[in-house]
Amino acid sequence: MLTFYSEEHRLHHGRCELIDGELKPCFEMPARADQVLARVRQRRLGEVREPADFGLAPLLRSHTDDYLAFLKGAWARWSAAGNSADLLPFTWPARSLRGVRPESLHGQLGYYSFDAGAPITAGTWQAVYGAAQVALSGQQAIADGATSAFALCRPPGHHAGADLMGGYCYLNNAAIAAQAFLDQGCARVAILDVDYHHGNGTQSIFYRRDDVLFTSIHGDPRAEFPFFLGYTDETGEGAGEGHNFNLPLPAGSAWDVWSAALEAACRQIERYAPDVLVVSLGVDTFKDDPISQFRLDSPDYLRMGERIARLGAPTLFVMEGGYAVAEIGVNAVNVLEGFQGAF
Ligand code: OKP
Ligand code: ZN
Repeated sequence: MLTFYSEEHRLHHGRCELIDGELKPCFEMPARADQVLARVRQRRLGEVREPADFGLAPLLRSHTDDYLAFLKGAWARWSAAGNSADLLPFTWPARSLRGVRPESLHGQLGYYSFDAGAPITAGTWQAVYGAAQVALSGQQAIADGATSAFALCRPPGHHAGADLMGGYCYLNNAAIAAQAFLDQGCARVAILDVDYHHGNGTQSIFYRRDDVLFTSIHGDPRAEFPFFLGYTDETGEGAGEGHNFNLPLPAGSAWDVWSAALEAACRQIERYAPDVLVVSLGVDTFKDDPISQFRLDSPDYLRMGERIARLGAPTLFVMEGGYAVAEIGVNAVNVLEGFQGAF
């Protein structure tokens, strides 16, 4: 399996996030991608390639131009005002406030975010642009005939909406790749989001459409981030009705419970008969993940990959979460090896 990877991810390294009332070092850190890359090489998964540059056009298919302009220009505005600390939002257009787009940087930061978990740093734009190109390069490899590819994206993307950042995410790498498949002639794309957290951004981007089936297995949003989306009654709207499937699971879920949900998600995907599959590959379902509450063990990821392979679709794996840094490489690459071993 080809892996796509860019060193540019390193340019995004947020300093702090708010955890239980304290500012702690960001869990979403460069070492995550380093560990995954090291494991790809150790296991000789296949060639590792630099991404090509597809420009902004494919990003504009899933994100608004005003949001991309904001994201691209925010750091320059911030540093021109004499700042060097990470740019973090502190106020949002919540219920009973107006959804206006203010002039000020901080007003716009609140307008374009849903939490304070996505700091903008000097190199954030370059890193997130690079991650999107990594996803698009994996997409291109499959469009050119590969049966699978691994987009080793960092930072992750599945919480990012069309004009919304949050949950460590800025650009929705999986959505951008899915849209590129459609734009190149695919009729139906399925997205399987196995990250511990609900992929609220991906869901919202495709919620009213029937050309993308979105399925997600995640911590129950009644108790878990992102709290405000990811419930079972979110089944799609308009043309998208019946094309969104959320499978929330309780804290403590292990492979027996999780694999039953995977089976249900796979049956929906089989029924949809997609041309291609995009997997939002988060491994924060791991038992020792520091911010998550499922109990998958490393060998379970091999089984996960095997089941995904049995769907029989060309498959693009897009890296999302996973914060047990020492084990992230083994767990992520186990999914890929399980997938390959199934043939
Ligand atoms: C991103 B991805 C814990 C705060 C958690 C956000 C988690 C984002 C996960 N007190 N904040 O889906 O792995
Ligand atoms: Zn996650």
